[in-house]
Parts: sequence; structure tokens; C-alpha cells
Amino acid sequence: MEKLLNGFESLCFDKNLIKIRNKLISEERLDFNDAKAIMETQDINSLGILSSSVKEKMHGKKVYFVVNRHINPSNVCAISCKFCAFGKPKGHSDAYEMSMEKILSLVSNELKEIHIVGGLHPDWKFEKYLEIIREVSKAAPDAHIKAFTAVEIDWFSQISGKSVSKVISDLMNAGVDALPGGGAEIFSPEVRKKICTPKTTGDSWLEIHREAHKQGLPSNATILYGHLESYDDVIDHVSRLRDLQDDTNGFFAFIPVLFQPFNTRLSKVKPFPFSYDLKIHSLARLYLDNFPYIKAYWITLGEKAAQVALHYGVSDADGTIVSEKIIHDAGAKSEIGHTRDFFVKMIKDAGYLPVERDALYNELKIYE
Ligand code: V47
Repeated sequence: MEKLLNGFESLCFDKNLIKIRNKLISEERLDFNDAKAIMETQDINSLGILSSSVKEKMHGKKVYFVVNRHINPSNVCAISCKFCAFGKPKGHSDAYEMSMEKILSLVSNELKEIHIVGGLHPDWKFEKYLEIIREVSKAAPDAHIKAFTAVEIDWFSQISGKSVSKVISDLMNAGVDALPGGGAEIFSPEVRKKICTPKTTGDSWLEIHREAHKQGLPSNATILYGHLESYDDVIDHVSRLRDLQDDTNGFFAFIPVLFQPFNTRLSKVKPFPFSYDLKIHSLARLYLDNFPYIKAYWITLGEKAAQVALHYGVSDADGTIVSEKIIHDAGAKSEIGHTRDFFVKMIKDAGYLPVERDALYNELKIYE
């Protein structure tokens, strides 16, 4: 926090940020007006000083990454969200279903985290998803499995007739170690209606994570931004997450996911300036004072922008991923995966200390 004490006032030309700096020093929680000031500021450099100071107070120079892999067993999806280019109706020429053999061929014990999500398949039974988890868990006993968004859990509950609580305990018994943060999109019912009806509501998404945390299953949370949302929608989203985290303390990371329009039914959405990405990551770090990690999702941001975001409150660079499909179907320009060495260099070149982690944020190796 030294940077905030020494000379901040002489650099900063936004008096609202000076107020926020004073609150951070006196450890006072930011409120709606502070969040609005962050989203409206023109003083991006000072915002970076604020958010990186808080990040460094929490983690020093450490920035985490994980050797992970994404697996999407099928893109067949019973619903069609306007922002999504991945999901396909059954029988579509681009629809696919992986066999168990194919899924297991993607798994290795070198991986520390296996991230499994996919479409809401109209024919697959809940038992099939449990079987995938059991088999992956057997094939890679040292890897943590982070699988199925709250939207999938809601779907499993509908197709199996089991309660959300039972679905979660069955998944945990099969080998799920954490839930990914996807499906949160934006909680505002008005915007959600425009981009993804008839998906799980924001309230249900939050209740499913509350139940997971109650059962000891940690999770992440995302926001999909850069489409039709207003600043107030963004602030409402992070406020609801902060409230839930106050109750459960079950979230690890918050992940801003930048909307990619290509091949989607929202392709006419105008691009936002890069300052908007930096504001969202900074807001996340400053407002979500109870979230341990803010993640830069390099797949949507692009590698260079993700590196810049390390100076705007980000403490986690996600991971190797190997082969990303959901966002690349919507035109992401980043690579589909990267090596461990890439992250070590990317983090070091930004002036931070790379720390390899597992899915539960245990530190595995510090790259001095
Ligand atoms: O919820 C779909 C997003 C998400 C598009 O928990 C799109 O560690 C941008 O949740 N443009 C899934 N985004 C991704 C996700 C995630 C990613 C990395 C790490 C973690 C984690 C979770 O993908 C969906 C949706 O918001 N998505 N289509 C699109 N066109």
C-alpha cells in the first residue's frame, strides 16, 4: 500500500479516486458510489495504482497460473443463448459428442486441473456425466477436477428429478473438486433476458453456488461483459457476489470474461475500449474485497492485454488450457493454449513472480 501513501495525490487527477484511496488505507469497504466512480473514471493510471496496490497487499508480487486442460464433452445444447457460438442443436452438422475413449485420451496425470463443461445435452442422462467424472478421476488421480457450471447443475437436477443438493453431492462423490464460474453471465434479469433466455436465472445461479459452498465444494464466479450491460448492471453483479461470499466464503476466483461477438446472434454489438477491460478488472479487485483471486482470462482478453491486466488487480493468469473451443468458436484471437514456460515468461516480463498452483490454489512451485 506504500504507493498509495506516497505521492498518489500528486499523480491522481480524479478526486473520487482519492476518496477511494483514503477508504482503502482505512480499510473501509467500497460502496455503490465508489464502484460507479471506478467505472466512470478517466484516470486509468491512478486506478491501476489503486488496484495493483491492493493486489500486492494481498499476494505480494505473486501471480498464479495452473497447468490445466479444458474438455468439452459435447456442444449439443438444448437451449440457445444469443451470445454463444459453441452450442449446437442436436443433428446440426457441427454438433459433436466425444466418446469416453476420446475424453480419456485428453487426460493425463501431468495436469493439475481438468476443467470440464459443455452443452445441455437433450439425451444424456445425469449418470453419463457422473461416469465421465469417475473415469477422468481414475485416469488422472493427481489432477483436480473442476467441472460443470451452475447452469449444468440446474439442468442435471431437471433431467434426473434429483434436488440440486443431491446433484452436487453425487458430483462430489464421483470426483468433482470445484465448480467453474461459468454461466453467471450477467445477473440483471433485463439484460439476461436479452442475451440468454431461457437460461438459469441469476438468483438460481447464486443459490446453486451457495449450496455447493455449504457442502464444502469451492467455486469460481464469472461476469460476461462487453455486450448490452450498463455500469449499474456490472456493479449489481459484483455486489451480489460480494454478498454471497460474505455468507459462504466459498469462492476462489472472480473472472471477467470479455464477450466475443463472431458467429453469435449479438454480432452487431460495438466493441468497447480497452480502458473498459481495465476498469472491470480493477473494480473486481477493489470491490470484491472478500475474493482471494482475480483472474485475467487471456483467452478472451488476448495474451498482451492479460499481461497488462496484471497491473490492474489481477493475481491469476489462468492456465495452459491446451485447447479452448467455446470462445474460439466466437472468434477469439488468442492462441487455443499455451505452455508452462509461456506463463513463467509472461508473468516475469510484467514484473511479477510466477507461482504454479493447483485447482485449489495450493502453491506447487515458485519461479524465482
Ligand atoms: O459462461 C460463451 C462464456 C463461459 C462466449 O471457473 C463466452 O476457472 C465470451 O466460465 N464470448 C464459460 N464468452 C467460460 C468460463 C470459465 C473460463 C475460464 C475459467 C473459468 C473458471 C471459467 O464462456 C460462459 C460464457 O460466459 N462464453 N460464449 C462468447 N461468445
